[in-house]
Amino acid sequence: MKDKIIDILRDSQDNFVSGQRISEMFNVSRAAIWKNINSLKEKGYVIESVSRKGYRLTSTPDLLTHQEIKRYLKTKKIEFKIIYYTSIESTNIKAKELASDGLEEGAVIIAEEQTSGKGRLGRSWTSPKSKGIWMSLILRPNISPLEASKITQIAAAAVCKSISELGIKAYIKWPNDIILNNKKVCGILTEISAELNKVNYIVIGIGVNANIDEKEFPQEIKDKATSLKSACNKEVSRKDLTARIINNFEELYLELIDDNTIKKSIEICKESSILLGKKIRIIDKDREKLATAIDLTDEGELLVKNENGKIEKIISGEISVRGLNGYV
Ligand code: BT5
Repeated sequence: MKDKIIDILRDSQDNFVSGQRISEMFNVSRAAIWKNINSLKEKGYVIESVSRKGYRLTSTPDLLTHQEIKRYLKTKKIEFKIIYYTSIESTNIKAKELASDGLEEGAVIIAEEQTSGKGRLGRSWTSPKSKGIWMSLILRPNISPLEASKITQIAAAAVCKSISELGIKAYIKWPNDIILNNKKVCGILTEISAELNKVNYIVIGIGVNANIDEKEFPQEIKDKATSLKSACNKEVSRKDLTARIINNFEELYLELIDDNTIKKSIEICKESSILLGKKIRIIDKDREKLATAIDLTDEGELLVKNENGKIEKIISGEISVRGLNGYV
């Protein structure tokens, strides 16, 4: 009922809607409407109430609920449905649970806060309350499990494009980091459940530091983490950016599903790459080697020239850029 009340107030724009009218629409008492209005106010909706006139919505909070994000979604084929939590261990863990229970492609798990956000290889991801976008998409593409890393490239391209739409130039550090001012502003975690030839589901976790102040980062990541707010000196609308990421993701993902290519994503990844042309260090398991990053393949692998001039394809791994602050 609360969501519907918001829809009614939003649809009436600057006009008041009487408590009587709303109560008749729901067939409940005016006191019940008043109670719901109060609980919406507690969530951050600013609703004016004037006797004999009724209620008027004057501003909405930057919450990542379906109710708030749906107005910005322009997706064409996939129904992205947001499942919202105020606090959760990890949206990737939740998404995997729900996907195992059969939840459909397009479900997006979003939390205001993660108490145990995950990075790759068991690392942790700092996810303070209402300061970032912590979300996981459930996908069920009909692709080979070997192609799963393409989804990481699609997500990186979608995030980078969405940030650029806010007028901020971000860079992609292959395979899963988005970089601003040489520091990490977003990380992507792709997890897969598959049989030999068939993907059951892919969960793509995206964490964007939107409105975190630099001083709020824990000591151990202070030198290598940044936020969009730090870059542009003002808060960004998380709900607008979340929808942009989903909209751009759908467009790029459908290229893979419909045309079996990720050309558009690779174009963005190349154009925004922070690695290409640079000397890099590749850390694979416990081994390290030096090379020069030279290109991305159409499949999203990194092409490098190693120290003895041999060209190699890197499928996954940890890359650090020589001389880049925080990554050396
Ligand atoms: C990643 O791992 O970059 C993947 C991060 C994915 C986070 C999202 S949030 C929604 C979804 N649910 C989850 O539980 N996870 C996903 P990796 O490349 O391994 O980088 C992890 C490293 O980044 C850590 O070891 C820290 O050094 C650093 N780090 C942690 N939190 C950070 C933050 N908020 N901003 C920048 N760097 C951070």
